[in-house]
Amino acid sequence: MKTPKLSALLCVGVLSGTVYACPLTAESTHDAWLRYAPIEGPARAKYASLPAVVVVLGDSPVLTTAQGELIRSVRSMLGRTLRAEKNLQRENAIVLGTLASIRAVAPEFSPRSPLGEEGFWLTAQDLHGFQCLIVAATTERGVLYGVFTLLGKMAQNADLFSLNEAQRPYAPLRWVDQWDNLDGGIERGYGGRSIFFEDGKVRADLTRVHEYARLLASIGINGCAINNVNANPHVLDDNFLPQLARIAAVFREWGIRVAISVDLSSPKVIGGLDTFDPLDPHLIQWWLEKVDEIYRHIPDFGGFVVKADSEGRPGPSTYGRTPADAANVMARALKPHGGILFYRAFVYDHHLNWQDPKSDRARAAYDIFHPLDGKFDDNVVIQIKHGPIDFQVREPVSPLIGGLQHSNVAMELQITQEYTGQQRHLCFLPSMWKEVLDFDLQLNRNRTAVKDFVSGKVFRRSMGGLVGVANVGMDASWLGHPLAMANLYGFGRLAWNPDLSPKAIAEEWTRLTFGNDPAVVNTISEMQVNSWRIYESYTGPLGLQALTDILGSHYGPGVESSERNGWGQWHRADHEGVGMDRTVATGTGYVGQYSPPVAKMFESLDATPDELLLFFHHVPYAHVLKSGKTVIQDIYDSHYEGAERAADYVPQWKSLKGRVDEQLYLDVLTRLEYQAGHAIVWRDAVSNWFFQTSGIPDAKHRVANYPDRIEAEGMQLQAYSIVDVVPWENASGGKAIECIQSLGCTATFRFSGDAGWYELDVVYFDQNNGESRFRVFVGDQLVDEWTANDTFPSKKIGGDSSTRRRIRGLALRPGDQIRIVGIPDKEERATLDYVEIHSSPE
Ligand code: GCW
Repeated sequence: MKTPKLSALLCVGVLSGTVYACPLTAESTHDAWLRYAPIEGPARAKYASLPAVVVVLGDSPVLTTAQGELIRSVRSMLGRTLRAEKNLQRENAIVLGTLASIRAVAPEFSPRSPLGEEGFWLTAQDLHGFQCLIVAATTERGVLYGVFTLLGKMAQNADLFSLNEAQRPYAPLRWVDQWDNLDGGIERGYGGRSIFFEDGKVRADLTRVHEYARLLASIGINGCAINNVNANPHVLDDNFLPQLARIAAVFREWGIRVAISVDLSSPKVIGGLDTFDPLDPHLIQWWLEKVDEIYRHIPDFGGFVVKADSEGRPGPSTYGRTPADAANVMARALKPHGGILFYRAFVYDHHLNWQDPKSDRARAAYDIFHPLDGKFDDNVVIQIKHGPIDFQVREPVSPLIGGLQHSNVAMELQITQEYTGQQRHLCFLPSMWKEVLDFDLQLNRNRTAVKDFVSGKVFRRSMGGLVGVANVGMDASWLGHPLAMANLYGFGRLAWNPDLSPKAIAEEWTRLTFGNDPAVVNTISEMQVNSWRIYESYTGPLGLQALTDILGSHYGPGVESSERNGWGQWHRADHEGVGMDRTVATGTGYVGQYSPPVAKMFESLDATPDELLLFFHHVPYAHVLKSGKTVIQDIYDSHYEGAERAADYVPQWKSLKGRVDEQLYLDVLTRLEYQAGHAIVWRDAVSNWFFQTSGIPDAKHRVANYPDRIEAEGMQLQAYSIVDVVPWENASGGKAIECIQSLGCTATFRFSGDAGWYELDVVYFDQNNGESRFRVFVGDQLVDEWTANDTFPSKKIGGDSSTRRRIRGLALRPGDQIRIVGIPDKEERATLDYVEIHSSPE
């Protein structure tokens, strides 16, 4: 089933019964947390004395943007159009300007603490005897950030007239990367096609780019690398640069610098050289000239992102050179123009020998980059994924973050939910990021949190920060799931201020996105803040990670896909036990990459926290955790509890019916219903796999025991045939039934329970290469029908495509015949897994 398309929010539903603001702003989900709904009721009185004038001291593009944003948003919230002036008037005003421009008219004006390059000060003060609301900053970009903060306060109905608040970002680099391909696809993107590219060109219409830039600026993002790190060399073609310049011009108005990812072999592929050896003089010259050419088109160009010697990408190792050799060549070309070279530390061998108990992908980044510390130029930033593997639902912090004393570092986080449910499952990632940022790496026995390395504070670096892989697309809700935008918002907020709590971020986002109704704010923010742990509990508890199909979609369960291959995402589960021994004493030695106190903790089985246990240690299934449970029972319990908690999102969300826009309500409800079903697919696959492998039954008798379930292969079949599902654990009983008769097939069974009200779950496979139809009858009465037309990431039956149709409110009587008719389409064979019947008296 497809989720309903998210249409623009209707004024009537959202604006608590009023339509008056509709002509002033066309509200759309594109605005995300910048919707600025009309302020009604008692809160409106707070703004009765808001000045009628906005004075903007200066006319740079960014200040003009700030002024436009203020006027547009105040109009949207209050229905008033502020007058724009260039000088102070003899009346109260909102004043926007740099400190220098404000001092030119009010020399005594001075913030109490320095604002830094991008900070701002919001203050209510008298200027020349008139009450003013002032947004002041060192730079124009700071003014823009201040304006967004002011507007956010209004949207949350805060009082403005006692304002005296200075903020400055904790780190200078607050970037997003997009993995957009020039053909318009997005690697690991789940929100539609690229907003930048289509068919090998920059899009003619850049409206969405403009809207995106506005969203990014509102959360303090100051750079964006717009193409896939698996870069197409043609992004550097001479005729492509003017196209990139169009994007840069849009971003410039919002204070955002544009960067691109480049392929290190570009000089050879598109430049006509016969080498890309970083030390070759022709190569050096080529980059100098190419960079000069870029800056002629884009004077404020941000720089390059490089993925090299990684997952098949060309790199300096081809010529026996180091990442520092490669990085510095390009950095030197960028340096005179103020450009930055981001070199990704995601460098590892994906042909590892899995039979060697010492080999360990987690070691790679530190092993390769730590010896190069001090060799990178000062406009190189080493971009390090937060964990040593690859954006798993839980990983320890990458030891490289604390291991580069003489290099700039930025930590890469993934906003797009590649391994965390692909925007089909709710998973609020700021909860994880916050733990990462606060993790104490205990350098020299001091308290040294990750955030302090990343900001450059610990080693006194001038550059550092956070890079988030966002991958928004043309989808109306940008990321594909309306609630997933909290991740983009939360990334920006943490990049600005890592001391914010996930709860505060979730509440803020909810208020700005859905309004200030306390029931809405509490319910949604509670769902958000719990969701990462819930997702973890049914997909990869105890530091198991990578239980997804790592060779394919990275979405549904695929427990064994990570074993016995060169990718190094092993969890090494066998009949006896599970986990990777990464200790120095008996394992891969990875633990030794941390500072001594941290290494001491992870080296010890007892001191390692349960949630990371199997990342660091191989233990028998009967090993008792700190919680008092055995490992195997914990695996079972957490999967059951996680699936139950995921199912509980549905009633939580239903409590908001009538309180949020109906269209949006239905869209999210459909997604949460799906998630509840897919969490059961995960639960059953992982727990059955571990049951079969360990041979230890679930103490609570749930695993492999489904009394309410009727397997499709056990029904009476007409034209349907039984097939094995591979891997077996991704279907109930390891089997399904498929139909290859174009006229359809039938599966029938009799209901044997007591008379009453029931709900019927039909679990079927919805591949992306056909649109089968299903019809369900009780006796001769058609009770439901649907088309399997969602676009899950698989052409096959299995853990990615398994989905559920819940038919509610059925009055069943003993002996009733239940008949399912499946009609295949193209490659999709109306495949059924099982039916489950639950009593539902409500
Ligand atoms: O996790 C992996 C992704 C790849 C990605 C790579 C990277 C862009 O599966 O799709 O490539 O990480 O970060 O380079």
